[in-house]
Amino acid sequence: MQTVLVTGASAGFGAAIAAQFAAHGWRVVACARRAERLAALTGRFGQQRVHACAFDLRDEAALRAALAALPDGFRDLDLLVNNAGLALGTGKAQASDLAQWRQMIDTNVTALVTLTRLLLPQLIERRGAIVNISSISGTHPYPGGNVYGGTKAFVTQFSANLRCDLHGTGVRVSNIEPGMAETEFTLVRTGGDQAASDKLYAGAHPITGQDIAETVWWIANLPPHLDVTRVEVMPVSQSPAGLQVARDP
Ligand code: NDP
Ligand code: 8X3
Repeated sequence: MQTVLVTGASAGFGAAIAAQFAAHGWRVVACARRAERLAALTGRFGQQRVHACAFDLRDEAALRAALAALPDGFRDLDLLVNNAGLALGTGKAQASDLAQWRQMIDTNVTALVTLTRLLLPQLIERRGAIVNISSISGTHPYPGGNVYGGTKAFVTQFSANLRCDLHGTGVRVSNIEPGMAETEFTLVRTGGDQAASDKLYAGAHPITGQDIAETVWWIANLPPHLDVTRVEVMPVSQSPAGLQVARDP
């Protein structure tokens, strides 16, 4: 039986990924801050299948403690899915809140590299795999993307560089770059504005959590000689909108 650690397993992509792997016989270490959401996952699949770790990923001491306290059966990780992350704010850089910028960097970048670094020795030992959830915003800039896009560009480039350093170890690294997906993402980004979230996704047939869960599942189950290094996934309804030009009055 194989074991996966999924961050951000309380909602959206992460909850769907955790359920996908648990339903197909993997052991799942499910991490997020909201304990009650993780408890629902454990309730659904049982404690032998899902181990819940409720803590803030930005808290390095809590992260180390959670890893050290993994029970037998959940300690030997074959796959790390770095999924937890968030965007905060939709305004221009010059109007943005510095605290929100720092929270995005702390979560999307600092926590992701910390967890990855801590797990690398055992992933190498087990010839495991890493799937990082980046975003199209790491390659396609848009107004209001600013630091969020910057953090995802980091994730994409970190994934590529990890592959260089892990060369010859057998460890696979994949970077998934989703476009518009209907999860709690926009609710979080807008500070809980359900109407704004509904408006963004209305009529767009966005990506679902299950779409990304199946993409991760596909990658994880490929033969060991194959590495899907990066995959960009967009809804059919989404495409780049081009460059803008500011003209003299
Ligand atoms: P959701 O808001 O639905 O889920 C985000 C998850 O991240 C939650 O489980 C949340 O758990 C967890 N999380 C956030 N901050 C922390 C923290 N400090 N410590 C622990 N867990 C944390 O969004 P998505 O499912 O859409 O997002 C998942 C990933 O996908 C993110 O990295 C996002 O950037 C990326 N993405 C999303 C896209 C979209 O359009 N939805 C498109 C492209 C990429 P909790 O709040 O319980 O801690
Ligand atoms: C989320 C996709 O385009 O809303 O990463 O930034 S986008």
